Amino acid sequence: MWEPGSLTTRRAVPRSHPRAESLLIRSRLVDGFDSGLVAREGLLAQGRGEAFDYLLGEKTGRPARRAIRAAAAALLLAKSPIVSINGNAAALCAAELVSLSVQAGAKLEVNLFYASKRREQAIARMLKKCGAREVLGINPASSARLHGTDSARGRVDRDGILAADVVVVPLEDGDRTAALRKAGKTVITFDLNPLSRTSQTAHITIVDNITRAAGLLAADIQRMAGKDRRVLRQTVSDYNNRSNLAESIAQIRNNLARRARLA
Ligand code: PTJ
Repeated sequence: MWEPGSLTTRRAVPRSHPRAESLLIRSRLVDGFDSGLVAREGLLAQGRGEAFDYLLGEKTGRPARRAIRAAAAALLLAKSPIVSINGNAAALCAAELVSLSVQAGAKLEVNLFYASKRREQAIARMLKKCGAREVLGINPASSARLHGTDSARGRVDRDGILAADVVVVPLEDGDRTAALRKAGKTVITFDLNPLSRTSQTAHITIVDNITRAAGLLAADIQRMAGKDRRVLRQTVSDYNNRSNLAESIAQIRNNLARRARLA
């Protein structure tokens, strides 16, 4: 379960504050930055996410629940699933992502946009502290190149992302999502912005705050683990990312329309 940030922040943000939850999530990122997990740009990315979360009503909506179910089915059907971890994901919900990897039988790989050896090591340590047995992406000897992306994200582990059939890429950039798709992989993402290139390019986009959705996905995997493979395949083929994203966009429009009427 998600824990609030530093002692200073906990003192500064009383539980009774109407925006306590959001402020405490923010403090997780700041703590993550102070402890060397998060890139400076990660703080800005969180700001953009917060704005979309606000517009979505700061709750897990119906389209997000549907995407989570489809993602759980895809992960249970996968032969070689993997969860890609960046600085923001590690700071916000390392424990939930480790638990998700255990439930799904998925590997974990550190993969950074603003790559640095120190941050890679700090993130790997954090994942291990949360119970991960193996963390890929930190051994230069097994490094390989994912074609189609020129950023540091293209440097992947040949036994991890390169060999995977289903890849979870939280808080991602569109370039690598497109490259992973091109390489024949099923791409699942968490992204609060339903308009982003990543959201529009992935096979399954969970439009929700990763602090809420990562635990829900781990729970769905556990709940659906005993289901027949035909049922799982049906769940995946019934899912339509385009219409699901359209529903998230409509959710924002409806929230705004309601507020505009009340203004
Ligand atoms: O740790 P690194 O070096 O790999 O860098 C990670 C960041 C996040 C800085 C990097 O990937 C980046 O710049 O990402 P973008 O392009 O800003 O995209 C991040 C997306 O995640 C945006 O669409 C945000 O709306 C979304 N987002 C931000 N916070 C959350 C989120 N989605 C879900 N939950 C959040 N808490």
